[in-house]
Amino acid sequence: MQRRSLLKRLLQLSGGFIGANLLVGGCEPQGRSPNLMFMLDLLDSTTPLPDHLVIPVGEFYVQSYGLPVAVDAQQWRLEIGGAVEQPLTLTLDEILAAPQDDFYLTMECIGNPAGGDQIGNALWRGTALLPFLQRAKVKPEATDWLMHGADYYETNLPVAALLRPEVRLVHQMNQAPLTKEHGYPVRLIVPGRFGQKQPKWLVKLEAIAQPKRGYWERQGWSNTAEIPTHGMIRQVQGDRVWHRRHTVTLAKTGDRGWSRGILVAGIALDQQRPIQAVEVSPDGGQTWYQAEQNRPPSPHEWTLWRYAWRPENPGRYTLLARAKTAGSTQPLEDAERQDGSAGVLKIDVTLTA
Ligand SMILES: Nc1nc2c(c(=O)[nH]1)N[C@H]1C(S)=C(S)[C@@H](COP(=O)(O)O)O[C@H]1N2
Ligand SMILES: [Mo]
Repeated sequence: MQRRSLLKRLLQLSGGFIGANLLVGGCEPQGRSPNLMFMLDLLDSTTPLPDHLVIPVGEFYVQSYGLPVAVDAQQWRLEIGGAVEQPLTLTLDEILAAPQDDFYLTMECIGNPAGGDQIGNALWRGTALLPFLQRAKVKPEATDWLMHGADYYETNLPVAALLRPEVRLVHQMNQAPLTKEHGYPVRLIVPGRFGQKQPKWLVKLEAIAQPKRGYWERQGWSNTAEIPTHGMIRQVQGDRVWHRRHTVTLAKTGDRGWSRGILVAGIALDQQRPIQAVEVSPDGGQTWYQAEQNRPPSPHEWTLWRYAWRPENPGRYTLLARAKTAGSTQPLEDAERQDGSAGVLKIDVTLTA
């Protein structure tokens, strides 16, 4: 299809902004600088919002607690064991021989600061885990899964959380085999949860009867890591903004002058419900205006949004954005709180006369 050409077009439209690799708290960054391109000329309303914005693999954030592991796919096995009736050992060929699904999903680190770069959207390919779990038959005493990576990473989820058809053994990202950094040959994807629950270099799923926490969970990060309803401003006019660069000064005239209108654009995501609206406030939360948004078919893919703000007077403004679903509104709380980048980023905008 035209996905490749769409990608190319998006790349042409996007500016060369180099994002900063920033993190607060745990989940140490890799030291690479992902470039989360988000510089579409969205002020031009004749440029439609794309259905999908995919981050190229080379620019996708990488989050690993250790070094990436080089796994030999021929030697690689996935064990499903512990408290199961029928322990299984799967080869990559068996996983590739099962029916495959392609799906868009946005991966985000729970430590991503508001507006930060530890988030990316990709087209993944893999097969449902459920039939394999049904073959293995979890014993009634099992309460949780411990998911193991070849790097000795561990993360845990309740038994029922993996017994869902949308949980997949994934081996491709953006139509190519997973790279070493992203978990080659196979990672698990559990939609609706932060990246912490998406183990790379997956080697074992262990059903356990005594709950045990994984690596980040033991350091005090959320045990459930469910993605809350959240939106983030990423761009104000030409400026990429995030929690450590939240001050924007704009002149009245010129190319990017505020008298021509100000572009505010970003993304939004929820655990499982479609984003129904994204609202922008130019006055610290007193008045809210609805942004234009796309409507991705899956709620697990980010929603793209933009708002053309047309201020009339110079002055100082506090710009906010919040996301809504049918049942939830993003609360206006501290953008720096731990556990899930859900806070609302406050952008200080100065418009000069
Ligand atoms: N085996 C393993 N899986 C892992 C991790 C890890 O360190 N080791 N990090 C997790 C975290 S904290 C995140 S945010 C995502 C990031 O996935 P990515 O590097 O493909 O973007 O992988 C998760 N899976
Ligand atoms: Mo993470």
